[in-house]
Amino acid sequence: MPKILITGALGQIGSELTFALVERYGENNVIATDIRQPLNDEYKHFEQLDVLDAESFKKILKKHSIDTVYHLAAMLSGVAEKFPVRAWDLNTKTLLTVLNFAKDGLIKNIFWPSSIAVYGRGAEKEGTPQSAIKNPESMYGIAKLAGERFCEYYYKKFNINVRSIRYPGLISWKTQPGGGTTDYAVDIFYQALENQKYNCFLNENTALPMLYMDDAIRGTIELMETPSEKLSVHSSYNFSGLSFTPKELAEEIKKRIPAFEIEYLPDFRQSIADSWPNWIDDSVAQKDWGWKPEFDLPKMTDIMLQQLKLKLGKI
Ligand code: VAH
Repeated sequence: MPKILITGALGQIGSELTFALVERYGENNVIATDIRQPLNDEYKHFEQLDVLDAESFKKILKKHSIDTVYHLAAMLSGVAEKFPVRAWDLNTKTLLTVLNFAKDGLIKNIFWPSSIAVYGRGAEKEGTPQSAIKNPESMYGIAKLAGERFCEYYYKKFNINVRSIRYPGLISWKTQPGGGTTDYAVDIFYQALENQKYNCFLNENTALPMLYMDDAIRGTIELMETPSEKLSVHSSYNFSGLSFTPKELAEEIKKRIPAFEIEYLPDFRQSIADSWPNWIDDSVAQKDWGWKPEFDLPKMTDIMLQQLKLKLGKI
């Protein structure tokens, strides 16, 4: 059984991946960490950790005899544009710290999330292939692309078992929107239920690659459990799930909440979204281990509204 530590365990991915890993490997084999304390006791084994503090990080790894790190702590694209240096330190410098823990033999396996944000102008907008040109134009995308290069370098030079997925925009109901450019597609559900109205910070025709969280979690665990000889990618795997525009999402919500209205007021995040693909090709992940998403737009909309009605006490 792996002995796992998760950073950013209170974040959008961490708040769901932690419990999927507990279910799969047992609660005594999963240590959740984050810079802030959880609001309740649902995390059985939790340590407060600022991943920028390498010495404390190392102490916790040794204390719990960790062999596998899911390094999720990061700043998302919208916030990273406002705090570029901190974004570089948090998103990329700490990845180097974790890669060096593995190089020094402290841990054996690493998962690290990249993003479709590594693509920019010059890459195919439709069906962006794994090998498309990567000219990221956001601080977040630049930091993620550098991280991917470090992953492949440490794999090739030091045979480090580090695996990564280029997540599209992730849609989930468990946490509040976290400052990402794709987080309009999370916030819209909260606003639809609370106010029947949403002011969208992207224009109506901005198609972006998206993925429902359950698919992302399943695909992540599949990747980490795939025998290494089957993996042909050591930078980061393209993942695709669905692709939609704010207008298409709003129409899907209106089918369920007829009174719902949306207004489009693009802000600084429009230029970030314009530099990203509309949808990406994930045929390499499909070939290497049979990756396949299960949630389409109607199914995702149903579960988001159903779960948020419960969470917001609207039932
Ligand atoms: C963001 N949710 O919007 C993230 C994601 C593809 C975007 O990486 O910053």
